[in-house]
Amino acid sequence: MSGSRPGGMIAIIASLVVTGVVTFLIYLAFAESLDAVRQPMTTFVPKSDNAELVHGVYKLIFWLAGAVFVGIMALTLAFSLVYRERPGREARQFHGNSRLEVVWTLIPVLLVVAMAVPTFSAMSVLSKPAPQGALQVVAVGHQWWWEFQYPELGITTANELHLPVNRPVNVTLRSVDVIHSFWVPQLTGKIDNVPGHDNHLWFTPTEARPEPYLAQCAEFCGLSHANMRFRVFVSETPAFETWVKDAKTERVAPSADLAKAGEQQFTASGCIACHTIRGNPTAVGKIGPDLTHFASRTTLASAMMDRTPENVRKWLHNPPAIKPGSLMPNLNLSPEALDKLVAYLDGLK
Ligand code: HEC
Ligand SMILES: [Cu+2]
Repeated sequence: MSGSRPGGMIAIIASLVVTGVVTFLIYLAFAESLDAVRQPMTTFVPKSDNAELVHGVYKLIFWLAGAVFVGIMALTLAFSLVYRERPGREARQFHGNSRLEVVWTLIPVLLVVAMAVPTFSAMSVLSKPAPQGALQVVAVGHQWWWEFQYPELGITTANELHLPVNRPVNVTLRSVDVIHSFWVPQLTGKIDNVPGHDNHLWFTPTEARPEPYLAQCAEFCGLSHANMRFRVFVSETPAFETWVKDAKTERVAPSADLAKAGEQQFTASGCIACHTIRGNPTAVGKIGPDLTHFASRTTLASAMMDRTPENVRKWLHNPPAIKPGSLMPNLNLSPEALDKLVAYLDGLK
């Protein structure tokens, strides 16, 4: 007895310390995820009605699973202490107790029901059509960037989706090549963009803020899948309407000489074959992003870089060097051609 007791105590203390350290680490991981500014891809801080709904189901399952875990660990510890073998007493075992077996069958059944009911009810809300009056958006996946169309407004843009706060948005998901997946962690769960088949999702953003909601393609789609990011800007209705007004306007012919030369270069270098600039009758290409209001975007190449003149230049110099596999080829542009094109693109407000 004298030999086994201190060893047992040490084992108990050691397991308590390990449990404490693990709990603390889990807490740290959560605290980090809850910081939506430093962890902008968190799902723990939902900012839309439907993301909140999904998060509610998640929380319920988390706490139920947590209770099961803690309960079972506590019982295991208690039983191994109370019924352990001691000098002069054998470890106690027993077999066959119908009442006990019914209880430990019923408890999991109840737990599964408690999780299934809210899960199916949330799923039925998510699969309903979007509410009347929802803003219509078509999100088209391309290798490796996003096209966003607002069919009712006649707007097409790329990689930056603008939405008004507190108005449902109905997103039609399409793809022109392979399967992609639309995922904005704080606003909506993932749904695939499948070629030849329209999918839908809807949500109502509930918080306007200056920082964008960061988003990412969530289905492996080839070489630059990891570089297929996008941003969602949620603003108050008047600010959104101002954006719509600007986005609907056609290109204004450049006035500065360098930018004018850039517009000619844009045609001469064949950019017009792949890019649309509304109001420039020759630029009607559909392979790459619509550049009509390129200079009002904050990033380029699906949020790989900030849209600064230096970065635009780097991009035009050799796109596949920046984005592996990029379908915009290296056009071997001269430094002078780059100067002109950068000046032109910078004026596409
Ligand atoms: C063969 C088609 C093709 C040609 C020609 C082409 N591009 Fe592109 N361009 C693309 C594609 C595709 C993308 C999207 C790349 C990505 O993000 O993966 C793109 C992206 C861009 C972007 C970034 C847009 C954004 O919002 O992220 C700019 C700017 C651009 N192209 C300018 C040009 C200019 C200027 C020329 C002519 C010198 C040109 N492109 C020629 C296909 C083309
Ligand atoms: Cu992808």
